[in-house]
Amino acid sequence: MEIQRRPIAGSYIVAADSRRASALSQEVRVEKVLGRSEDTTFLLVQADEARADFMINYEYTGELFDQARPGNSDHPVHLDIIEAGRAWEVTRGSPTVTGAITDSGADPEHPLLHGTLCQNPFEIDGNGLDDDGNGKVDDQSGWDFSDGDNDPRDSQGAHHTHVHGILFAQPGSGVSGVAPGTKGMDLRIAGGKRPFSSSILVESYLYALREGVKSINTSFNIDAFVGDTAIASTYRELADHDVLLFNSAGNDNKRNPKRSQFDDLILVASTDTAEATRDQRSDFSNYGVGIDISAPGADILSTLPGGRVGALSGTSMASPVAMGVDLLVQSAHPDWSAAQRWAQIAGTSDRLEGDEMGYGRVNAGRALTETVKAPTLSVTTQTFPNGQTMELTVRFDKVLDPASVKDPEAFQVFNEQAEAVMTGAPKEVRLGTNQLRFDFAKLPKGHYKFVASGQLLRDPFGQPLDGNKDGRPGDDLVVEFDRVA
Ligand SMILES: [Ca+2]
Ligand SMILES: [Ca+2]
Ligand SMILES: [Ca+2]
Ligand SMILES: [Ca+2]
Repeated sequence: MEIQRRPIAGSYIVAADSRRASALSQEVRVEKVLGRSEDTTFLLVQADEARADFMINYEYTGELFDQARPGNSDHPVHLDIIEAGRAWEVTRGSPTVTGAITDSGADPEHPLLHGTLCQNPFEIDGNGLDDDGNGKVDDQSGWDFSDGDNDPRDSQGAHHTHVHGILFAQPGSGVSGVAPGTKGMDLRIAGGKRPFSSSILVESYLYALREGVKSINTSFNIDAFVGDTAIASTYRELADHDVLLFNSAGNDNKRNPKRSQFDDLILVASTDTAEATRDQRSDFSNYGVGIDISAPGADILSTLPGGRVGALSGTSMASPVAMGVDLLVQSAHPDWSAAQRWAQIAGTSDRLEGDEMGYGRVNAGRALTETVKAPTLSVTTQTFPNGQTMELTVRFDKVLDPASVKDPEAFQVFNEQAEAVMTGAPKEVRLGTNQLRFDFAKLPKGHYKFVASGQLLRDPFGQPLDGNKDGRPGDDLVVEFDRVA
């Protein structure tokens, strides 16, 4: 069923600094504090009419997750494909690293999932008190935002249980999580009593952030979230606080799905695992310009409720495979920023044909053992037969440090008099931005030079751009073009 959304009458979400937050409590009814980052408080308020900074709280109905379909496998082929064994020689994951899953409830009673849940060290279980003062009573391991209680389990939840196993399952019955040494935090956001809403997603993400989680997986159909400013600002909040959010690319066999507009998360497409079609795009998987990375997502063997194991197919399965690599990288490099982890995962992925499946297919073995090469850019121009160039597109071959792209001199266009006639990136670059399009339609007749700076552009490790792709970093990318009257 197509997802529908409707504004909840009189219900709004406000992201406020402390002054605004206390002023608001005088003006409107504050229903709930949804969460906090260091300087922003997200409030759920009720008011007769919206004010300038009020964001609509939407209710969503329909099939929220990216539906998985039955797969066919009795062997975790995906672990071989991503060379998990080679990664595990370095680390199987640290128990101090926690990855969160927001989904519809898992069955952690599965024998292969014993011991995989994180434990909140500051919360005394079952005493009816919020010992750590995070607003949740007895949140020993995770939370149920859908029912509003401390039990995120759902003994029927195949989707969540399978995702949990892909990440954390202990080896057995042919199954193993990608990062079996790390811990999982199950956050139930759908399937319970409360209808799914913007505020539930916002609250669950801010909860994970506050608990120090640096990786979150959401295998949900978020196409319907485009235009939901409360959700978009929470994505940004996570990205600004060192969290990598992995989300499925979707199962509609569609190019450039709506969700690719979100630049603050990592969209994961699915590749096949069968011998004959290995590393090809799964026939169901979405793809396109904004897709960030690929991972095996077809015929993935993992845990199912009731102590069973079985294979499922979907980008819902690919997304946790990619996040598992992040948990391993995080375990090996606890001091790395989200940008560095992402640059490592993307920069060590195995390149796939074409540019529509993100940076490549994740390779855990390479991610744990290799040093990424200096960043390069790929350029395509739209030029007419008369020599007229209309636009130039820069595709990132590796992840760039968004801060380095902000410099106005990072990208410049010079005229014949060597005057800079265009400066800066045409839009803000975030970690999930994959390409930039420079529009030259307004430039008058003349000969021009487009320069991407080898001095200013860097990857998150500080390696300068290798503009001419000669293997030595630090030189510009230069493209000459003409404008004809
Ligand atoms: Ca608590
Ligand atoms: Ca307690
Ligand atoms: Ca993207
Ligand atoms: Ca070079």
